[in-house]
Amino acid sequence: MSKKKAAKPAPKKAAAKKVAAKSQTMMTENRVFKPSAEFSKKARIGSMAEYRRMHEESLKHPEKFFGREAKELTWQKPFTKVLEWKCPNAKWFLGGKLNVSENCLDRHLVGVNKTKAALIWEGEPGEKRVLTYQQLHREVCRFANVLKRNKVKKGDRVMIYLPMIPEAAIAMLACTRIGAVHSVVFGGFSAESIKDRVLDCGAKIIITSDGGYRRGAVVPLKKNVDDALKSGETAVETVIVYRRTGQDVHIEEGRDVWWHRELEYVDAHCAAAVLDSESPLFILYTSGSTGKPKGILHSTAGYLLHAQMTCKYVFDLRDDDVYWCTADVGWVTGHTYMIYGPLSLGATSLMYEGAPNWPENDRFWRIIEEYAVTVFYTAPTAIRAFMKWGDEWLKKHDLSSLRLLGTVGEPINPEAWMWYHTQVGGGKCPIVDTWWQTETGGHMITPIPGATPTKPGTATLPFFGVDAAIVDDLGQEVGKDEQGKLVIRKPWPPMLRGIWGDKKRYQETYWSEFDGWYFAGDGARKDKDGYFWIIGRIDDVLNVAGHRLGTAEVESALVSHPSVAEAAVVGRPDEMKGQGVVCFVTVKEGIATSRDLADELKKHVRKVIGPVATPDEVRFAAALPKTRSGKIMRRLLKQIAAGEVIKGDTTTLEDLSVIAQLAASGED
Ligand code: 7RM
Repeated sequence: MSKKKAAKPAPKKAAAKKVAAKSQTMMTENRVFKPSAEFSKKARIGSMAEYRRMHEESLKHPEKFFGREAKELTWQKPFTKVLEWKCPNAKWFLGGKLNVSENCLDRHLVGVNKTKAALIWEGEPGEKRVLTYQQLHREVCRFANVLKRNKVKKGDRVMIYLPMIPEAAIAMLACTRIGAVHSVVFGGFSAESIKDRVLDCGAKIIITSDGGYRRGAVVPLKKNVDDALKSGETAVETVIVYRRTGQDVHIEEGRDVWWHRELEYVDAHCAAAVLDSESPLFILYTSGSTGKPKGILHSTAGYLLHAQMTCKYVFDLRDDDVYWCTADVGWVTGHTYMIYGPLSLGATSLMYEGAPNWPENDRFWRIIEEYAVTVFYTAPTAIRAFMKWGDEWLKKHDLSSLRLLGTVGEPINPEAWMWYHTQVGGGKCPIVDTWWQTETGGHMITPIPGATPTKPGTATLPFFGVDAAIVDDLGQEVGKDEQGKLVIRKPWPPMLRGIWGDKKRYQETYWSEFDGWYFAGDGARKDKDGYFWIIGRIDDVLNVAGHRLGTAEVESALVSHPSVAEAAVVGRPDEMKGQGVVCFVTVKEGIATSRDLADELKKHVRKVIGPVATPDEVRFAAALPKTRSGKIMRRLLKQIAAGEVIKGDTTTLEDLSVIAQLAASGED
């Protein structure tokens, strides 16, 4: 592709708008880790030559490449055309009909997979459940009938707000069975967040549970749903409640029904709906650079194919693997890599309900030993926590079953990579550092474990069909080791199909920075081997412990408090969480600032958005530093938050005295 054009008028000095570098404490680790001959020999892709050949084919002849790969899905009606691309609208596998639940369940009921474990589950208090493919199929069919009984039709949105229990997978798969569109909301989000999302997607039904367990405490899920619906603004007519904890909950007559009661009215036969390749599959809300989260829309065939293909080539999943992805079902990683990918491939997926440090710091290692987990996929923030807790927790357990490790969510620092490699992987497991996003649906830049030599800290090379590049503001590719913006220059099968109800925002957010190319919002550089080093977000999105959080979201939560006049939120480097949330706040006339007010504001944000957004620090100031045109100078605030000496150009600053004041306003 020779087209390189910038949609916007060229900035006067291209170099002036340099991507901001994120300061990182990095050790230098120059070693290259090659997959062992033994691993490569057994792997589906065992050499770089093979990876390169396949990658080249996937870009040059996508019809041929994906047409062939897509044969691995079970089609109710074959597709007639692989791709239709009218930027920003992609259609993959046109004319095809298929059903996700049929691909994840029914087709495994012939042969030995029928009695194989589809899901292995452990509750935080210690209960264990195993659902074979046959059992999971039965539960999904029954629950799909419950949905039908409750008037859910094809295309209807179904909100799911459940803990990490098999019923989350059952509810999601049941939606796919009848062509309903699920929208899972992470259990760590608040009542207000639920309300915003229900209003945005227009769901008429919510599936929740009485509560869930987290670090020994009970999370009041049903109560949060009640609070979300209290104002009567939503269209929700039905709430299905699964009994998990047994705690007392309010049951609203005529609206709320019990999951187990509903099952009494249905049988276990439910034909899989015949659905179009582009039929909407799910909406998942994620943070962007405005106060309103975006409902990322994914569709059926391309998404499922990629989920399955990456489980096949990146995790190299086998019949006898016990695969564990630790992500919550409320995040895209839980969707693609705990449920859809492994199940469509007929693999065994482990699901654990609770916290890694409950009842003690070795819970994960206990689970790996007990179930003989072979492939383990987790986040750098978790790895850093394990490092901090100390090696003795691992030493108590036999982790020798592990053969492949993965990470996702944020850049992994080389120290954490090395520790993961030696302490968890015993020096013998390849690590796949997978870069991707809610929007991309699945892995985009990642090693292929039997082929790619890895280096600590880089996600290495693009997956099949992914035409990734690093460009400057004019869309020109930057040189080796130079930082720029990460773009994807061709449509790929599981790409988002839009933002729910907001065509304009979809176009503007992803496709307008560079005409015809997808702009990921991340800064990156490429090294001499063409490996991609992701630096992190360059928009106003934070990455706190692997969770995406918009600074504007936190700001709007802060200003919704009666004492707050204005707020600016920035990230600051955090050794454990990657980034911490620092809030700069000005209060209204007559309000006194105090430590109590700072605590109250932290609680307020927690209440409005959820525990994931809890600020690390609230700082008060008489004014926020602004440019003459009234823009908040975030660059300065970031430096203040990080405790750095203020550098750079402050000539456009309106009132220099505010800087001195802000720097001195630390909590202690
Ligand atoms: C899957 C997921 C997406 C953002 C993305 C990046 C960051 C994710 C990596 C990474 C460096 C990685 N979806 N990110 N994976 N950065 N290396 N391997 O995380 O939508 O919640 O977040 O996460 O900044 O843009 S997400």
